Amino acid sequence: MIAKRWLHSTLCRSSVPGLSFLPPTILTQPQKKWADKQFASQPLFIKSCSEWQQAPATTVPEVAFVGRSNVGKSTLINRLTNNNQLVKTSSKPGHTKLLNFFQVCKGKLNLVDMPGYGYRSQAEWGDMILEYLHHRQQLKRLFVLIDPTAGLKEWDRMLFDHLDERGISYQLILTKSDKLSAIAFDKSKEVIEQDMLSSVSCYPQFLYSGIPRRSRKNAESVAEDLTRIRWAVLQAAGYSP
Ligand SMILES: Nc1nc2c(ncn2[C@@H]2O[C@H](COP(=O)(O)OP(=O)(O)OP(=O)(O)O)[C@@H](O)[C@H]2O)c(=O)[nH]1
Ligand SMILES: [Mg+2]
Repeated sequence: MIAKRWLHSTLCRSSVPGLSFLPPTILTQPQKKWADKQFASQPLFIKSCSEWQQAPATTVPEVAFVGRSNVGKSTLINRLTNNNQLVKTSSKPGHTKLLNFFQVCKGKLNLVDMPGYGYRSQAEWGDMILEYLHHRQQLKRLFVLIDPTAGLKEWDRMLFDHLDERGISYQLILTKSDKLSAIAFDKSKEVIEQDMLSSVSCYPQFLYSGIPRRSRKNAESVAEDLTRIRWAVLQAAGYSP
């Protein structure tokens, strides 16, 4: 694994200077419609757990959302499911303290909201997250949320190293896209991308989420970003139109 990582990072960082992440997936209208429709059914809260062993005993595919505290994990689950009451969010970091399981897409898929790591987090939450990631067979993809206004932090890098060592595949979602100008957002994305090219388990394509600004054009683009996340979640779980 070490040799593979070294080779990969050497290739990415020096021998192949033009290497980069994939551009966003261009979805057709029927694909967008299908992805949004899957999430239109009423989501259901299943349960909260303080240990991975208490996770629902089911074979339903699962995707999980993880990231630093306050990055926007719970908000994104609400937005994906069109339900602002599903998960409690807060401007105070460290709000989500348990693994929370939600059934979506008429029972075809479970989403998992996790506590954050970093500021105002607790060591046992980190242990619980890692235990879940190591053992949960039905986890199809981990989505790691990154706030581009803050960039990558030491805690993120520690998680990536861990995921790489364990071969756990993950994809990054850049949140709070509304908080930066387009130029600043692209700049932050570029820095994160360069950093991530040495990771072997990271799916090399960003997803984006944010709160729509006032203009119609922006609202459409933010809605499209959300649909793209739904599509990625469904694909990861093995579903396609
Ligand atoms: N401007 C903006 N604010 C956001 C966005 N997503 C989340 N927020 C805000 O960020 C704060 C934290 O959001 P949460 O969804 O609770 O974050 P979390 O990652 O679940 O946080 P913890 O549970 O504490 O780890 C809240 O005040 C949200 O309203 C976004 O896309 N844009
Ligand atoms: Mg939360």
